[in-house]
Amino acid sequence: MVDINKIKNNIFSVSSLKELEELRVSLLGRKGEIQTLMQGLGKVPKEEKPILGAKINEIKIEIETLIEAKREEVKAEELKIKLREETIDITIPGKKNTFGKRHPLTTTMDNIKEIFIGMGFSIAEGPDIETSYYNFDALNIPKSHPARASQDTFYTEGGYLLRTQTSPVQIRVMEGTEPPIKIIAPGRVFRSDDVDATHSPYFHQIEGLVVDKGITMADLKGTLLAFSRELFGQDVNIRLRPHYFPFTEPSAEMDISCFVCKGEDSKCHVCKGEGFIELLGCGMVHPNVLKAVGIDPAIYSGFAFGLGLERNAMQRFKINDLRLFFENDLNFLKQF
Ligand code: 2U9
Repeated sequence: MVDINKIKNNIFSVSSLKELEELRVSLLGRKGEIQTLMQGLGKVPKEEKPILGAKINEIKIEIETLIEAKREEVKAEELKIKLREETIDITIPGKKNTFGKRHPLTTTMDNIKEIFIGMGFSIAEGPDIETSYYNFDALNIPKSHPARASQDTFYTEGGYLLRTQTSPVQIRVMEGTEPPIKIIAPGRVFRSDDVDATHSPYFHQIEGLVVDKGITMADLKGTLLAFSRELFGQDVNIRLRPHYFPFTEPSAEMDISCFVCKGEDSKCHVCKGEGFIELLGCGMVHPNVLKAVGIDPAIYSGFAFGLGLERNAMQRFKINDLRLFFENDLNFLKQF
């Protein structure tokens, strides 16, 4: 038989969970002492088997109970030691959480959107991949226009192209909406340009379109003056210079008075002593564009404008290289 007292002593003297598990296996495991006893039963006379069997079982249960009790005791002891060793040193500096920030282009885009939303404009969106019809034809851009050439525009297989401006969005809106229309179309545009400090094959535009009865150049100027003052300060003035775009007639480029030197520094690094900074292009929607979408130019008129987001953000944040916006350098981005 087994020496139960010796077993009890062995169990009591264990001091770690690992040791206890080893002992359990040696006693109760497949090749353990109890199992060996059970196998020995085969050689015992038949009438003694039940008595001996019951006895072995009794011992087995006793060992199991002792081991379980010991396990709880060792666990509690190990926890106590662990807690003692793991006292918190409150003098160690904490871990700093670094919070993300909005990208300067997102901030600029959001500011501009908010101003137009405040003036009653809705936001319209459209696909990046367009047809020549929406990107050029409907905008009165002649077949011979250099912007259509593959040196300037990315063409895809199947005769599509990456939009070079967000104007196709306004065409799509006009096709499906009775005036009055008052929308801005913000989004990414693509041109086949090599990367340098002022060029990128993709950049962002915000274009605006208002179509209704009786819209004039005065509406255009008032809207853009209010927008410029919201964005750059209430003391800013604007001026319009005649220009040419195929999709507007008349067309103009709009400058704002320099928000840095207010026109008083002939060496100003922002306006280069000009007193004005070019901000956007604009004009009255060309009658051919209205006709293309089925709006009668004898009844309705409209104005439109477009500005480049990157250039705007560069002016506002005094950034001299466009590439910084797209390189994801945290040292650059953390500043805004
Ligand atoms: C429709 C009709 C007319 C949008 C316009 C401009 C003038 C313009 C440039 C500014 C810098 C593009 O990002 S940039 O390179 N845009 O000067 N955009 S008028 O005119 C439209 C648009 C849609 C249906």
